[in-house]
Amino acid sequence: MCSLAEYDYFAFLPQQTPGSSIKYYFELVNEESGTTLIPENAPTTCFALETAYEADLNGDEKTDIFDLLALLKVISGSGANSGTGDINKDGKINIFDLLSLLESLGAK
Ligand SMILES: [Ca+2]
Ligand SMILES: [Ca+2]
Repeated sequence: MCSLAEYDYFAFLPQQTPGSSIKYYFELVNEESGTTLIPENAPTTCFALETAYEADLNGDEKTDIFDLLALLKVISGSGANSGTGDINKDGKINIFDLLSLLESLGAK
């Protein structure tokens, strides 16, 4: 983690497996006030974020609007399921995969 400005910091996380959950907390050490944990009862309670799922349905090594169209075709029954439509890996292809794909697109 590095400082960008007085109260702004930047941290870089290494690449994670798509669909994984990252839990984190902050430990602030100040010579005057000691150690502060955020959230207060960390690490019992942590912040969490979910990484985006891979959603390359058409196999062109990128996730874009064409993958969204391919998934819509699978869900509507007008397109073949290539086996990559289960984006959230729950064993079903449905609206939740569409939401995961939209989330992936929004993360870019
Ligand atoms: Ca693609
Ligand atoms: Ca699914």
